[in-house]
Amino acid sequence: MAMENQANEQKKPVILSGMQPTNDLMLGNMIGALRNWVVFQQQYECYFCVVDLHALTVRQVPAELRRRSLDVAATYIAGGVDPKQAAIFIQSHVSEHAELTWVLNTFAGMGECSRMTQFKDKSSQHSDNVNVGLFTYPILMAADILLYQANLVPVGEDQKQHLELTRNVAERFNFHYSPTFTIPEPFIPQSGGRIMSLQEPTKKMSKSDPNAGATIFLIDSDDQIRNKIKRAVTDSGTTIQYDEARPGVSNLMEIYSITTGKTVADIERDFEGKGYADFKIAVADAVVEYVKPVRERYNEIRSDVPELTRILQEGAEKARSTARKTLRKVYKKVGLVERT
Ligand code: ATP
Ligand code: LTN
Repeated sequence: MAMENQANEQKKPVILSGMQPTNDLMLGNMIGALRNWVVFQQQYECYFCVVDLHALTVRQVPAELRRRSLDVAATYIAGGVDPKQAAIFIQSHVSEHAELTWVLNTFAGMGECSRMTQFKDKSSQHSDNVNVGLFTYPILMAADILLYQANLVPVGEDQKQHLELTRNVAERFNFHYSPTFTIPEPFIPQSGGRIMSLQEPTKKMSKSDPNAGATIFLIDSDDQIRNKIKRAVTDSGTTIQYDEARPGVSNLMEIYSITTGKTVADIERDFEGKGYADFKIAVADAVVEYVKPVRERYNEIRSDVPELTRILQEGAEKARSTARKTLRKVYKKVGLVERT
């Protein structure tokens, strides 16, 4: 029986995902990604990392980056990731990520990297620092995923293109040598994969948006959340109806739907004859209730640094033991002399 259990455990499919410690996590990160990590953690072998090496592609204040990396790890747990089920770790603690990136760099084309939307966006946002790391960013992401032979990568809509590149690089490597990497699938939620900015609802909500009113952070106070929703940009219409031509109100409806479990049709019916003011109050109440338990747990977890450090150390050890096997295989296949 014990043996049987062990065999079943080994057969669990693998999930990997990560977030950059570029700021506090926000509602879009929770709805687009973290919420699904929690759903999957029981059926999958899970690896969730804080991608601090990725964050270096944009200039960081060192002390802040260090603090934020722990903040993000604590938010994973506050959002429901169970460190007993999933390996939670800091990317730079597992040096195999950087090592595999180098090899995969030799399997990625200049053309395909330059077509990445995130590269184009970040290069224009940081035109004073268009560094090579920004360009090869998706290759480091491919290494994150392929090291663990991940089957599924739960992310928001914006990462679809990076997943496609990861699959292409993996297929190219497998074809050139022999099957080495599992080809991963993205998991993008049908609803909530792209939460929009509250100030410019045609742009995605982002944790690095300089406009503070655009983003709801998971550690915002109830008052901050209410104020941001009250000031959210809508349009000159008056009805509460989902319509792609009205991105502001449609975004609020999507947020309301996810935080309450109501369908869009329910919402349209409930708010028939009512205006934006009433609707915004209801959305604010729902988001406050959704975020509050995360914020409260976060404050508890973040205040116990020794425990958080222990969880990250344990996570890195588990991650390293898997990553090491893949990297060794890759080094051997490409013809590097084995380390003794
Ligand atoms: P930055 O603004 O610093 O580039 P970000 O807020 O876009 O960061 P990431 O760390 O790049 O966040 O992303 C973490 C996860 O959250 C990814 O899976 C990403 O797809 C998802 N995500 C980010 N923004 C949104 C959004 N607006 N809606 C849904 N999911 C999102
Ligand atoms: N590129 C992603 C963050 C990220 C990631 C990953 C996501 C880095 N490595 C591996 C999933 C799997 C982003 O910008 N959101």
